[in-house]
Amino acid sequence: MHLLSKIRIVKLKCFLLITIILSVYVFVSYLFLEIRYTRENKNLTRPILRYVVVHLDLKGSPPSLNYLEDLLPVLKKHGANGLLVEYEDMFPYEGRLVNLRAKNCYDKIELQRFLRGAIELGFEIIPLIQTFGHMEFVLKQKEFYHLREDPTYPDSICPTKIESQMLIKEMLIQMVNFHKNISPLKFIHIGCDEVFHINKCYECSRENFSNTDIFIKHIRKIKQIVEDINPETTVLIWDDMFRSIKLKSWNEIGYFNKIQTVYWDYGANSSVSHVNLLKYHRKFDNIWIATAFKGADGRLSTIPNLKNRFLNHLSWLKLIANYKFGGETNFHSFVGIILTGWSRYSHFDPLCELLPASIPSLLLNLLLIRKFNEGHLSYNNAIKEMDFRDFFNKYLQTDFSDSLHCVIHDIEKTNYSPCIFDGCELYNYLSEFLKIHENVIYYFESEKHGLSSLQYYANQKNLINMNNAVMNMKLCNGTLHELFDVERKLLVVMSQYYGNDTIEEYINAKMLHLKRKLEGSMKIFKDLMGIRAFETSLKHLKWDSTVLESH
Ligand SMILES: *[C@@H]1O[C@H](CO)[C@@H](O)[C@H](O)[C@H]1NC(C)=O
Ligand SMILES: *[C@@H]1O[C@H](CO)[C@@H](O)[C@H](O)[C@H]1NC(C)=O
Ligand SMILES: *[C@@H]1O[C@H](CO)[C@@H](O)[C@H](O)[C@H]1NC(C)=O
Ligand SMILES: *[C@@H]1O[C@H](CO)[C@@H](O)[C@H](O)[C@H]1NC(C)=O
Ligand SMILES: CC(=O)N[C@H]1CO[C@H](CO)[C@@H](O)[C@@H]1O
Ligand SMILES: [Zn+2]
Repeated sequence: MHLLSKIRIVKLKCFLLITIILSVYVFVSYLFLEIRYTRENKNLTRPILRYVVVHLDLKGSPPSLNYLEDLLPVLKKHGANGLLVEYEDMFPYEGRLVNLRAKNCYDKIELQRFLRGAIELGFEIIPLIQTFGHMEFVLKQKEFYHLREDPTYPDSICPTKIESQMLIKEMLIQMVNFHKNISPLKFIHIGCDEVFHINKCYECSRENFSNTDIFIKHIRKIKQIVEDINPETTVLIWDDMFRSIKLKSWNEIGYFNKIQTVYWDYGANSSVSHVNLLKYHRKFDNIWIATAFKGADGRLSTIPNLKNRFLNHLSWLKLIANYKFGGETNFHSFVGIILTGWSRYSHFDPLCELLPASIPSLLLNLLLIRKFNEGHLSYNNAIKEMDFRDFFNKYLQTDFSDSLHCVIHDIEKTNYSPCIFDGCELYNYLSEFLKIHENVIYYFESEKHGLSSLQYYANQKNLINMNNAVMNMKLCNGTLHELFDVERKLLVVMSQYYGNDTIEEYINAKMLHLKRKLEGSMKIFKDLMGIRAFETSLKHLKWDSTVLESH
């Protein structure tokens, strides 16, 4: 008995000793890492985009939360660590604001669950709420349209009316509180881009303030509202309304405390102004940059132009590698990058590219930013000097091919049909649709087929080559059936991602006019095929006999 209990004590002592040694080891390594981490951050030798934020534009084509949930790990794997969530009417507004909800808005509980999941994965959530321009979803309502700055236009709100301020405050309270109950809210984006109507109404214009004064006063007011609700939150704002402010007036404006601006430029050939960057550098704690992985190639675009989207990102990174604001800094680390993915150009515009069909563009550009953040690009100046094709081949081709599980040879002309990603089926059907669309335009407008012109001759002049008419009718019928076929496939595949309203709107916007064109044409040719006795076509050429006689 005695011996046994001694052994037990020795065992216990050993166990304790090992535990202590392990704890000390863990503590010391943690300390070491922590110190190294801080030192590295203090002594950065190259720029880093700390936040890599993907814009989820929910207006018009809100994807199912299940799909977005599946997408998050993929985004994370490619280096994203933030989501800019532009709810618009998809936020479950309550109380007095209940009419701001779309009827298919997200369920509060499901939304909370989605956001919690994203935060657990390490995503910073940045809600976006429009507070000046692009408030169509609010100002289109009977209840609120009297708050428009100009009664004709539903986009801009009057910042001076007390009722406008109360409305914006209530929207912000609901948005901020909803998010901070889930996790501390570091940032909120208050929109304020494209305020097209400003200083127009009586209340605004009677004070003789400049547009700039009114704009700046409004954003300071909004920042104050946010601060009152949650002092820890930094306000982000699109930069475009600052661009036209002259340097001289800009210098007279006070510093923007706890506001950071997001300089957006979506062109393949970026037209970023150094003067504006310098202006922002002097007045804001820091600057964000914004690119576009979709929604910047035309308001009816179906699939993003991969080359242009890539060039847009590349040109931004070229610009900010070693950016020194004309020598005012050594080099500057911009806070972060927002990869915007627009769903509509505005609330009242048609839908542009769908998210699942834009995944190749999103992943490619995330990979590019990851390479930039890893420091591969700024050290050797490759990013500034290499041709973009060589650059893609050297730095991204392998990773991008791995991401899409297919071999990508050439960034400029790639067939993505063998690739595999969540959305590839939709991508392929949309490509099929685009081919048909191209054919229809060719049949109607080309010199070879010229259906538009032939219809004119047939209708107006009774001139018709019957063999040709039969052939054209078959051509239209065949194309129409191809269109029905791709529509059926799209209906099925889109239901994995979208609700019925979105599907119906999208498919009608893409197809209805083509169907009408083809069906109308078929009817004309079919009617003509029934004609047996033709009147002479000269009947329609009205000679003016008086003119003839006078000669
Ligand atoms: C605004 O400007 C107009 C014309 O410049 C002037 O007549 C008016 O007195 C000004 N109003 C105020 C409130 O300053
Ligand atoms: C881009 O801009 C540069 C310089 O302004 C110009 O030389 C070039 O042709 C432009 N490229 C395209 C594709 O517009
Ligand atoms: C159109 O094509 C479909 C299927 O190819 C066929 O069943 C139908 O009879 C055709 N209609 C006409 C008017 O040719
Ligand atoms: C959506 O449309 C499909 C097909 O028309 C229908 O079966 C389904 O019930 C609809 N779902 C909802 C939620 O309306
Ligand atoms: C190790 C290292 O790079 N140290 C630098 C950290 O930053 C200071 C101030 O910029 C430099 O003086 C050190 O040389
Ligand atoms: Zn006003």
